[in-house]
Amino acid sequence: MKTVFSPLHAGHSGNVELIAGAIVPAFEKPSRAEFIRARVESEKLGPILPPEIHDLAAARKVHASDYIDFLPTVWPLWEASGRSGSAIPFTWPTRGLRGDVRPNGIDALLGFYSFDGGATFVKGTWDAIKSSYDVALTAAALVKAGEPSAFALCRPPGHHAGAAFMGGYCFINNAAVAAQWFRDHGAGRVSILDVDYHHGNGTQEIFYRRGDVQVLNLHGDPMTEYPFFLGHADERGEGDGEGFNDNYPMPFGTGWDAWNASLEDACTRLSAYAPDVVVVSLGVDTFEKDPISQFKLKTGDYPRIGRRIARLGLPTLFVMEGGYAVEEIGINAVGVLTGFEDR
Ligand code: SS9
Ligand code: ZN
Repeated sequence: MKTVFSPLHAGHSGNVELIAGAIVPAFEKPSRAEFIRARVESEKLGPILPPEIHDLAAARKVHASDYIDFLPTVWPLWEASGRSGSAIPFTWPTRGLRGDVRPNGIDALLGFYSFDGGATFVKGTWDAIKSSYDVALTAAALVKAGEPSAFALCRPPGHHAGAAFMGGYCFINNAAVAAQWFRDHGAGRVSILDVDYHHGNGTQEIFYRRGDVQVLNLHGDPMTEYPFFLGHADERGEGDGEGFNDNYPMPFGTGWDAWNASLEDACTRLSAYAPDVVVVSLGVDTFEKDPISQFKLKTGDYPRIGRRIARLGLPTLFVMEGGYAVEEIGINAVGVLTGFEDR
């Protein structure tokens, strides 16, 4: 399997986050991608290719144009206002406030275009976001050209980013961009299978009213787990999208047997939908040692995930999402891919 990777991800570095009352170094850090790249090499998964550079037209098909225009301006606006450190939003137009009026000024705009304080900018962040997007589109093109699968080693991740908001370490929704790109390049139906520990709220929001992209999400129950406000089992899609969104919320402590039962059900629904291509939002924060997650999957479970996905018998694009146990992230992520190749 070919991997697409860009070193520009590394400029998105030194960010901080607020968690449990403390400002700490962000869990979403450059070494994550480097551990995965190293494991791709040591396992000889296949060649590692640089991305081709794309314009932002494909991003504008799933994101609001004003949101995409905003992202490259964040750091320049931040510096122009005399700031350093990380650009972090801190106020949001929640219930009772006006979410329909776009305000002025960097602090207001950061809040307007986010749902939490988890998507932070430093100087190299926009170039990293753009490279992650280029990685996803380049890997998608490999699958379209006939590769049975490809691995988009994206960083930053994307599945929490919605049509007009960032959050949860995510800015551009790489999996959604790729799914839409497949639709625009001959695929009649696309399925997105999100196995990251966290609900892919952004992906769900983007496709919720569409029947041409099925979204299946396995994740920690939002009654107790981030992102808390979406991802319940009764969210089945609306309008043309009704019946094409499925959520599998699971409790803290979920291990392989229960998780696999959800995967099996999701795969059954996916096969019934009979898409032309599958996009896997590949998070490995379901791992028992993940520092911010509460599932109990073991290293040996990841190749089993890959094997099950391979049994769908469909062209498959893997898009990297979360996973924060950096020592093992490469072993687990590449474990899914070697399992897919049944070796
Ligand atoms: C707030 C703590 C919430 C967000 C986790 C996002 C995972 C993306 N800083 N953590 S896969
Ligand atoms: Zn996650």
